[in-house]
Amino acid sequence: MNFQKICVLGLGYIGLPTASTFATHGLRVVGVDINTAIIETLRGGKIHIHEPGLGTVLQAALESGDLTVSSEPEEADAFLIAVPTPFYLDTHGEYNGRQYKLADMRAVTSATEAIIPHLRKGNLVVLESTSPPRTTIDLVAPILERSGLKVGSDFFLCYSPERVLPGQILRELIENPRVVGGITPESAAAGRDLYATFVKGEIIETDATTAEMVKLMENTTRDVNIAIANEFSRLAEKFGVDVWEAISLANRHPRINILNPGPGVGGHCISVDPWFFVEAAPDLTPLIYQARQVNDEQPHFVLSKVRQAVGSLNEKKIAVLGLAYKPDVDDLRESPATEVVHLLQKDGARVKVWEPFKPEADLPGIDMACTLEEAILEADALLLLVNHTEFRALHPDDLISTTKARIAFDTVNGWDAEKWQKAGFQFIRLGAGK
Ligand code: SAJ
Repeated sequence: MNFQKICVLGLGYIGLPTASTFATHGLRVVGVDINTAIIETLRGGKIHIHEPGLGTVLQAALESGDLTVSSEPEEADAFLIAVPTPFYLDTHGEYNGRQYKLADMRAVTSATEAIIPHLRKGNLVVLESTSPPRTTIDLVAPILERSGLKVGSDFFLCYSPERVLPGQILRELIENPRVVGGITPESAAAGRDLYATFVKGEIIETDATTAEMVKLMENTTRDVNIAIANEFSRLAEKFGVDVWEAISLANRHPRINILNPGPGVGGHCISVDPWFFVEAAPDLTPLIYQARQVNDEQPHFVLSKVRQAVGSLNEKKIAVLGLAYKPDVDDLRESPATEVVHLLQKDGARVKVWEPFKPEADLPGIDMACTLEEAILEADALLLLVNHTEFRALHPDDLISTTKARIAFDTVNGWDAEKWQKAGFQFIRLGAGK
């Protein structure tokens, strides 16, 4: 199938790089977002998210005229839906006394509805948003058929998950293998033709529900693997073992690859997607549910260890280094660091946060510092919550004269214990029981 013009609905962390990449590979692209502030920002040549390299590609796409942005979709050969699928904050499901989260599919529903007036015979629609199993068949297809056109015969429909890693989105969009699940084999073939525009990795055709499950299985596997690493960190403390040393030794086994413990699991994917399985089949997912519990409890484990190191937290000044959900990104969504800050404050601590990727972050109840120096000056303890490259490069010898703190607490194995001790800090690392 030949594509000349596409509409990308949702200009966030996935939609915007995808729209820009299609536009720099020869397609005419209309990027659509219901948030008019985003449209204005983009029209002004600015960008509302931080992703390495995105500014350059976006600029090229806009300047060539191949990418335009709008708050309304328009007729096109293909429509891509890349809108958020969070969970509801105020309502939950319950099974056998276990509470689980429920997917909020309102953005997918309204983006799909917005396509109806523009859908024509021969079009392709692709859902990219991470979604519960069967969403393409049970939710998206019936909405699109309200147009009077029949899915599979009049228009093509696919599910194709994004699998790119924030921080490396532009490279991974092009190089990663792409799974394209069609509602019919002809739909999958149409989806393959579309992604072949820029994807250099293998494009693998399957059915829509398999593709949905593949995406959820990937992120759920990672969540369960991080949960076991976090549980190991608790065991190591109990047995007087340094979990980081133990993991590095276990990983010398040719078939073992234990992930890193830390303050918890954040972001918009790994801490959310497993719930889609639990919601869809609560009776079949005790392990997935338990892994979510372990990872969600990890900020409490950090709190208990900080308390052990610092004593009563009442009126103690803690300088928190890092608020992003993971290293070297500016994304604060579902960040476990935020949860740790709130827990410290509940215990009476006065917390100042330095997040170099988003110093101006405006989060309720969180006191951001404008500089590292401001955060640490009066602190009683330094708490490293995110393994940003620039934090790893800090020199404790320089810091010791610019902070009152003599305790440095590292939750992510970012700092060299010996260096910090030599500089005069009492050094504690999460999971290092010896
Ligand atoms: N984390 C750990 N220990 C680790 C690895 C990660 O605690 O060893 C934490 C991170 O600090 C972060 C969270 O887990 O809080 C998630 O980070 P991540 O780097 O594992 O994943 P994301 O959420 O940035 O991106 C994931 C990727 N999925 C997989 O690696 C299976 C990416 O490929 C997906 O496209 C993305 O989710 C998505 O959008 O679904």
